[in-house]
Amino acid sequence: MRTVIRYFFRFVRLILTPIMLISEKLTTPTAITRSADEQARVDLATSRLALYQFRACPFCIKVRKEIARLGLSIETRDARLNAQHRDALQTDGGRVKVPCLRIQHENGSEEWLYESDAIKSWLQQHFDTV
Ligand SMILES: N[C@@H](CCC(=O)N[C@@H](CS)C(=O)NCC(=O)O)C(=O)O
Repeated sequence: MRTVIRYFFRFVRLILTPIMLISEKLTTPTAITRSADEQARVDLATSRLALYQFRACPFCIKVRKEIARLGLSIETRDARLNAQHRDALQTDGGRVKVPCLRIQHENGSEEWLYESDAIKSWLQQHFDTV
């Protein structure tokens, strides 16, 4: 019975994943524009960020769309397919839940920010008016 349920959910995911990804593509907003200097400053700041995520997670899609709107270049790390990223999220972040933004502060300290709304707010605070 458990195998049947597992395959059922696998099947549902197989159907839903492409639909979600196409919908993400169609509804991703265009990026705000910045001067070359401002964009370079933003790019430097975002090089210290990484988004732990699953490809077809609706909360991750919400964050990815905000990242696109803000014109940010943030490395995405798949915590489902990549065991190393999954382990890092578990060990250093505290739990395997996505999305999670890893923030490397200038003083070298690390912050693992969970919750899509909190991540969106943090990104807006730091990059929406730059
Ligand atoms: N309230 C959270 C929900 C995130 C969530 O439920 N993520 C799912 C994937 S879509 C997850 O990581 N589940 C694993 C778990 O909760 O342990 C948010 O807005 O980020």
